[in-house]
Amino acid sequence: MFIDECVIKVKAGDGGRGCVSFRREKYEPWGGPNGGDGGKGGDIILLGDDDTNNLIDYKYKPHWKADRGENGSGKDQHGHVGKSTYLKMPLGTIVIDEETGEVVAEVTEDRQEIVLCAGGTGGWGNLHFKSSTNRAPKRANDGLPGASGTYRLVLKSIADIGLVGFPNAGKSSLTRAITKARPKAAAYPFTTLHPQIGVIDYPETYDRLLLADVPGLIAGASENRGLGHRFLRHIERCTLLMFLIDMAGTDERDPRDDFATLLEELGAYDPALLEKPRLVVANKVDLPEAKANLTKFKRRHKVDILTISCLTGEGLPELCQQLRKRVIKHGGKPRVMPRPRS
Ligand SMILES: Nc1nc2c(ncn2[C@@H]2O[C@H](COP(=O)(O)OP(=O)(O)OP(=O)(O)O)[C@@H](O)[C@H]2O)c(=O)[nH]1
Ligand SMILES: [Mg+2]
Repeated sequence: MFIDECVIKVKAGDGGRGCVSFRREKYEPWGGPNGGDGGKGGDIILLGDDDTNNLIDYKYKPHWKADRGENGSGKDQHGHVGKSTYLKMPLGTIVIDEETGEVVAEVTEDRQEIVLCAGGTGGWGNLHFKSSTNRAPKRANDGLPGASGTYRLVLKSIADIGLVGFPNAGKSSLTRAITKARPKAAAYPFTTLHPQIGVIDYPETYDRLLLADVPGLIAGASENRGLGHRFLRHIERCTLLMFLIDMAGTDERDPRDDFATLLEELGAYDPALLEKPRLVVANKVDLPEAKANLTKFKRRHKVDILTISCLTGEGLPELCQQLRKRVIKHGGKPRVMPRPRS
């Protein structure tokens, strides 16, 4: 199951108590105070994790806490710091405070650490309260409580390119053809039910781009037809949107209308998506109907259009080069490909 939104309750560890204690040794019956401080409570820390792409763990286990700090003890011994709890987050997770609605954190990088709730500081032991007028203080502090809160996690995948198209346009076939991701591709609509991220490698330049294959859109998606359009959040952050059009019109729609409908649905979800750079790609050009449709399409929509076939592989190398070129042109940065270890 794919979960891209859930609510968690977290509580950082309380600080340990400070200690009241006095030095008592042979020939030293009235030694001074030596109570140590309490340890700090553990933090709740968000940890960016490239290998996670789903919030399912938090859907089923929404309560998390960190350990409290250890109490201080005699002989100036400070309590141990409480163990922090690390919550692995998929990259692109936004954390919203449920009470205020404020975005408090955003996880964008692998291994990034963000302290969501800090553990309470430990209380002072009686050593701290020694003064010229009070040389035997019987006072120590309790630790402070750890911070806590209720947060909404919203995952907006981070990909460079977002694939937009009708069901059956061939989005998953394309993802399978140019990346190692294996989303299911089949001849019925809504094969893909949740977003999948694939990686396009460019071995010549040692870099790579991320491609988001999202479920198909249909007319009326904004009124919740089909799968609705809430999954479009996964293309909100893409640098480039790739519109994949079934140019053969296999589902008996006119490819010219498809493009117009897709734009309408995107605009209904968020007009900002219409401002994004786009690349229009005609798929299934191996089928005989595609040629005539393409001519008509070009007449109506004055856009650059690349032609491909996921079945025969025609046009795919050129498409990959164009994607890289355009992502860079529009300010995107291909990620460095990990070099094979020698
Ligand atoms: N002839 C031909 N068929 C293709 C081509 N690309 C994809 N198909 C077929 O089109 C059908 C739908 O492909 P998918 O990749 O599942 O389409 P999708 O856009 O991911 O569809 P949803 O996940 O339902 O939104 C499959 O039967 C594919 O084999 C192509 O270039 N030529
Ligand atoms: Mg699909």
